[in-house]
Amino acid sequence: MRFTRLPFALCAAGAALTVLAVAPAAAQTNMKISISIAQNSHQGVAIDTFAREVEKRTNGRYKVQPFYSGSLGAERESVEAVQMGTLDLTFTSTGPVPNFVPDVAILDIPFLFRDYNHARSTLDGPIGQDLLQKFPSKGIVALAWGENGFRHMTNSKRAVNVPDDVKGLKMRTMENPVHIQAYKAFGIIPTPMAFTEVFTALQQGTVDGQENPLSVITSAKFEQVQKYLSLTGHVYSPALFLMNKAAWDKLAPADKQAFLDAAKEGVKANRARVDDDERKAVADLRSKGMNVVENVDKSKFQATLAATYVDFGKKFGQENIDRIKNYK
Ligand code: EAX
Repeated sequence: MRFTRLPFALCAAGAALTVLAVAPAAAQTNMKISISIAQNSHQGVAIDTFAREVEKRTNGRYKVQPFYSGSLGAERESVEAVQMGTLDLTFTSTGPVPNFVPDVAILDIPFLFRDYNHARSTLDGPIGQDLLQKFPSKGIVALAWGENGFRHMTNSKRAVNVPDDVKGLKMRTMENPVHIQAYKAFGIIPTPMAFTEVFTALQQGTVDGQENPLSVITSAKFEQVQKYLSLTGHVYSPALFLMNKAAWDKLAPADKQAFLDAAKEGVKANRARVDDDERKAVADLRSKGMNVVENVDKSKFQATLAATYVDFGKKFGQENIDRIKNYK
């Protein structure tokens, strides 16, 4: 309250006037946004930028408070909370999202995207934008595609060059049905769990390994609990800005645009940080003692998926998969 700063007598005398003078500044609406990983990360810059841009673009009428490291829940819980409206917004990998919006599972197929340009242009183009339209009927509005990154395997047992090397390794996976099915074909024993439990599971040896983008491996300091990293790049991991639909529906049209533009700025910062991490991470992880296999023969991992791909072709429609693969 601005007038509490005034001397009491003046305040009492001029209360009506003061209130009138302050009144035009409309009430502020506070919202929360969460990520499951640390603030110092490609996802931290995404939500920090988004929060700053929302406030700026709505002249402070909307204030978004960022929460990090799964303090409001890991990814599956956060998406659930956004759907129910107990959380306004979250920035999440697509890991748990097919459990809520099954259509997006197609993006989690291993070796679907050739490189970052292919993934980004597909998500920003008609294919990605059509998929965003699948969310509102589930009570969620997807503001924009962001990025988690190409996933690579780490473990505490041995250097991984070929699929034979991962046979029998117990590896934490995301709670993602497409990943779990495919990784079984690689030969690993998939152990789905929330990200917030992964560091401890690796430390205690509950699992031998995990797979994540370099941006996550470095920000989570997995080099402290994993000896071996192989740049398998076996799957691209998209991310999303998600918002509760009822909260979205309450926004005036201009504010909706402000939120969408803020999300776009968040994605820009997010992708720029991924690019930066990709340039630096391998040298950084090596200097901290990790053994890194850079030249993995990806075609050998892909070959283990022959039967799985036939199944995915039936499930998602081969023409839909090919449309993504061939997108330029
Ligand atoms: O979104 O669960 C995961 O492995 C995710 O990649 C991570 O939490 C960042």
